[in-house]
Amino acid sequence: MAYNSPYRAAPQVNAPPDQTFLWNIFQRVDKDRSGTISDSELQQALSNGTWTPFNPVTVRSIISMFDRENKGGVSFNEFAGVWKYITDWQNIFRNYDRDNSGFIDKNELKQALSGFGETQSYRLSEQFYCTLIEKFDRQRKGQVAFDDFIQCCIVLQRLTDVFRRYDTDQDGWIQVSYEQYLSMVFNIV
Ligand SMILES: [Ca+2]
Ligand SMILES: [Ca+2]
Repeated sequence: MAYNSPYRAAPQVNAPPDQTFLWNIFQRVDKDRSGTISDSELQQALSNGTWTPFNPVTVRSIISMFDRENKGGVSFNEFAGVWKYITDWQNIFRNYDRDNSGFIDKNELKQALSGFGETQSYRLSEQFYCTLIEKFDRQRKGQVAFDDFIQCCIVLQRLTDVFRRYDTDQDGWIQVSYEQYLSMVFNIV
């Protein structure tokens, strides 16, 4: 069983953008000029390729990943990380959206999650790919948009990381007590 997330294993296609370029974007996104980018400011700046607002849960996940001081938003020095994170995901999404439909369907998701080489991929059953699509398909199209695709990968990675901590011999099986199970879940919810 292999675990590593597609994000970690993703090819680095982008050279780091320069500070002036990032500063201009930061200022445009920081609408109230507070010096930090809030959830709603980031949400407004992001597009999932449809006319619906970007998934607020994905926005929250991204902000909390880079908001080191827990101030409810990201400052300019944290913004470079956010920018890179999102552009890396965009590249992955475009790469695996093979038919350029703007959505990732079940087969494309399978390619994405298993397509990063033998040791760097998820190995999941056909049935579980259906479950993933059903769970993260917010627009009820039978496939996932960009924001929901990111969320799917984030959740899968979090759950896998927790499982992996208990799966010390890495055979894909764990035995946990009721309280260990609760602790596992509390790490995620
Ligand atoms: Ca702001
Ligand atoms: Ca597609």
